[in-house]
Amino acid sequence: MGPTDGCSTVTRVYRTLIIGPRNVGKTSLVKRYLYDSFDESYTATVGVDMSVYDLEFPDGRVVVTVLDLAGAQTFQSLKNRFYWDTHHVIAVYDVADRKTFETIPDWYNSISEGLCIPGSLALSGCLVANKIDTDKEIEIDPIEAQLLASLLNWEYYETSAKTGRNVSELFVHAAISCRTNPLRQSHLDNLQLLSDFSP
Ligand SMILES: Nc1nc2c(ncn2[C@@H]2O[C@H](COP(=O)(O)OP(=O)(O)O)[C@@H](O)[C@H]2O)c(=O)[nH]1
Ligand SMILES: [Mg+2]
Repeated sequence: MGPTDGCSTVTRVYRTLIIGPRNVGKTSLVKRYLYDSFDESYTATVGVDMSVYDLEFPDGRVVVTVLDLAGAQTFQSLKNRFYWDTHHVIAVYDVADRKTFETIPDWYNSISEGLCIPGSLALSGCLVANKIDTDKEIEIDPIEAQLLASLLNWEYYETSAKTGRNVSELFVHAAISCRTNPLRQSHLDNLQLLSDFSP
């Protein structure tokens, strides 16, 4: 198979982080997307959970590794090791729990620092209002959430891991964002610069 025969021969590998406090539905969103299943009971993720999915695009296959960093702050040092080489971030909060929404800027700052993003580039990501199916009172106005998303230059999604609403859209968007992420390009440019200067 040659590059001109119309078959996809390129595989690119990217990394997406799914972040947010515990109990907002991070693990459930990944499970819904990968296995189309949902579990009402709560099992806290310990440490880091890794999952992989892939999508075919006309010019090649994209493999996305999703790292679910447990919400607990106690794993901060572990998390910093995983921030490196991230192409996209999925930041999740629970629509019926305002405290979870208020943690998002801290997550954003901690990841931006961990990634050492050059000033001119933004962290690619999306803000996810999960549990949109809830029968509890919704504590965050979508307009407020959209405002935060637009300040970060992120997409905003309202999802339900329980019903599946917008879950595929979210993960397909993550794969597309990874492919077009300028950070990836800047890493590649830096590697090229290094190899240009090596003997
Ligand atoms: N109603 C509802 N419950 C959800 C949804 N997503 C997750 N949950 C529940 O919320 C709890 C925490 O989910 P989990 O995915 O483990 O959260 P994580 O700690 O962020 O990974 C579990 O009891 C899930 O069943 C959702 O979209 N709707
Ligand atoms: Mg979890």
